[in-house]
Amino acid sequence: MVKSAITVSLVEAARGGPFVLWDGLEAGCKTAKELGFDAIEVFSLGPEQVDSDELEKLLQDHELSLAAVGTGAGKVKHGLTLTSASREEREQGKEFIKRIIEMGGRFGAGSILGSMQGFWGKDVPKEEALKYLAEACGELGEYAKQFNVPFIYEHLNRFETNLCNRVEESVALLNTLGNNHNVVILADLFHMNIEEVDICEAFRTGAELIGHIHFVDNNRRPIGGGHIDMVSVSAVIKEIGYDGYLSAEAVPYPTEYEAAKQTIDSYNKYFG
Ligand code: LER
Ligand code: MN
Repeated sequence: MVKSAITVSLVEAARGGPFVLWDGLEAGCKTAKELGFDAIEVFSLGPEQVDSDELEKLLQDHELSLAAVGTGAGKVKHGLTLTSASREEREQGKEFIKRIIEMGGRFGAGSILGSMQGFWGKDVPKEEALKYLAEACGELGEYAKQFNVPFIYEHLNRFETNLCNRVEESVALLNTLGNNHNVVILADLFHMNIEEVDICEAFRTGAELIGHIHFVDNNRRPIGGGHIDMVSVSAVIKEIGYDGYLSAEAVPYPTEYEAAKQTIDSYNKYFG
């Protein structure tokens, strides 16, 4: 069974970014519970910003799960990527992510690698960067096993990375890790709308590996606020037997509350 989730950002510096709720964990849990979401997805500056005991209580009190946690602050705040030319920075990047894996792991939530994957360029050629990326995913997937959570790799559109932009590229990357790697693919409908030839075919290509979905329209408004064909997309998500989260990573348009409400209404319409 699919489950619904909504993003809560604790990172002021990311204002304007595609996260729905911005008023802290308590207010985020309250809105999520009131609207009937199953879970929240948290974007934080790092483990030190989240009081895990407080989070546990909030999740319990509001009968919510933690769907996933983001790692993007490793780049936004510390300038770290897993494909840096500097070995030291790559190692620091992995250590930062391991602390986030521990934080989410306590709640059964996987950590998402998005912007910390970085870019290839003149200092690090494409082949080498992809090798660093695959090695890091393998190591972090292995690390996440102790918590029984996957490590979640999210390819992004061309303006945010030049490593993997499409599902088939992520599948190829993860296939280099053998078949016991504990890394899943995050399919974000916003990125897919930019990069895929056919979104439904991409879901079929990634059927075995897609473990998380960012549920958002083509323009990053909540589902229903753009032109993604959700009749077809919801049909293929069911066809491939996907049973993870559909997590709203959308801009708070026109307001946080209305974006959350529109998301859950769309979720119920297509998956209820
Ligand atoms: C960034 O565009 C994005 O989609 C995030 O989920 C990355 O972590
Ligand atoms: Mn995303």
